[in-house]
Amino acid sequence: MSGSPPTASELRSQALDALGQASNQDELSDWHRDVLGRQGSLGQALRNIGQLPKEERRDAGQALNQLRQELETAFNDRQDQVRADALDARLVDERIDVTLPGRTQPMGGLHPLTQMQREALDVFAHLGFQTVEGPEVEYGYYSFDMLNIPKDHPARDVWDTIFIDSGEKEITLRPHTSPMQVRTMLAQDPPVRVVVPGRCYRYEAQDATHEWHFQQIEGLAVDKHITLADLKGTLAEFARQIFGAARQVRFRCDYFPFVEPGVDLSIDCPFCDGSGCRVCSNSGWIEILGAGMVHPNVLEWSGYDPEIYSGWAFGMGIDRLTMLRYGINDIRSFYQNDLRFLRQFQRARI
Ligand code: FA5
Repeated sequence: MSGSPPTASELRSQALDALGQASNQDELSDWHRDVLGRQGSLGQALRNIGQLPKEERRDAGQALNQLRQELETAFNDRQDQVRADALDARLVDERIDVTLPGRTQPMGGLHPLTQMQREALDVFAHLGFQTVEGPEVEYGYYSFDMLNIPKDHPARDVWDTIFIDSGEKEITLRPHTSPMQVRTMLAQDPPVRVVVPGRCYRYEAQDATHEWHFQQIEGLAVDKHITLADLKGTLAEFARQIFGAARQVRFRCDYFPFVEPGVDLSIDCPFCDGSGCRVCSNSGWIEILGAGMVHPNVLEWSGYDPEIYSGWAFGMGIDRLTMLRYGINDIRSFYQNDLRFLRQFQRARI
């Protein structure tokens, strides 16, 4: 190697060679620093011009400045090229095959009790009933007292009630939806036609048709000249729409302190066609609701004049209704969250 500084053309070929080797952003930055930077080879060559004979300096300076411009341009081009190559490489790396079939997401569905509840409410909506809701944690005052069941009345035992230890005021997990009869009448003037869906709780032994929590729909119709015939007509029509004309419906006298007279409605057992089995306790019938004409005391305490207004109410078990509708022989299936059971009802989406 001679001791003389490199010429512009030597610098040029060295720099372009090195630039051609730079294949990523780091190497490009190094190249820029080593060639075009303050301490780089081009800067060094410019500083060396002073050592040349005077007459050569101008041409040498011009040549080096031209070279700087050429190298700047070459650098920018190379940088664009390196970026484009990197992008191409990423596109190959991260390629998505859009032709692959998608993965199906597991879809939830409505619980059979929710489906049944909505279907029942829909039937009542078409019969002119409005849906309202009430509290699940309810004062004993509405669960019992206002329903003509004073404290120490033996009928309270019928509703094996779960009480909340709350001090002065008696508070229950409502054992039925009937408190909403009173709340509705206190809140609005007649005429009234409402249905009230909701959960109920009882301290009760569980078996094929009894759960400690279950769902009811309360119905209430109050107006002038309402009779028991309207109640029978409404419930018979409801049963026809839900179960079809073939199922038998049976009304019997029953006792509830807040109605007079009281009835219950049963459907002939679909599991044994009325001949008697475990599900219907060998009676051939499954009771789905209690009902009756609203007791004059309840009307009066709720602010309605029993001399002018009359009405009826019913309380229907949605769990039992769903069992009958789909042929489910154990009420506990609804609350065990067994997906094999629940998936059978998955047709309805939320
Ligand atoms: C009542 O709860 C009254 N409030 C119904 C009523 C309303 C009568 C308005 C008159 C006027 P009962 O305890 O019979 O009555 O319950 C009504 C329905 O709820 C029953 O027919 C049954 O379908 C359902 N039911 C009651 N207890 C349970 C239980 N432990 N598990 C599942 N369903 C039940």
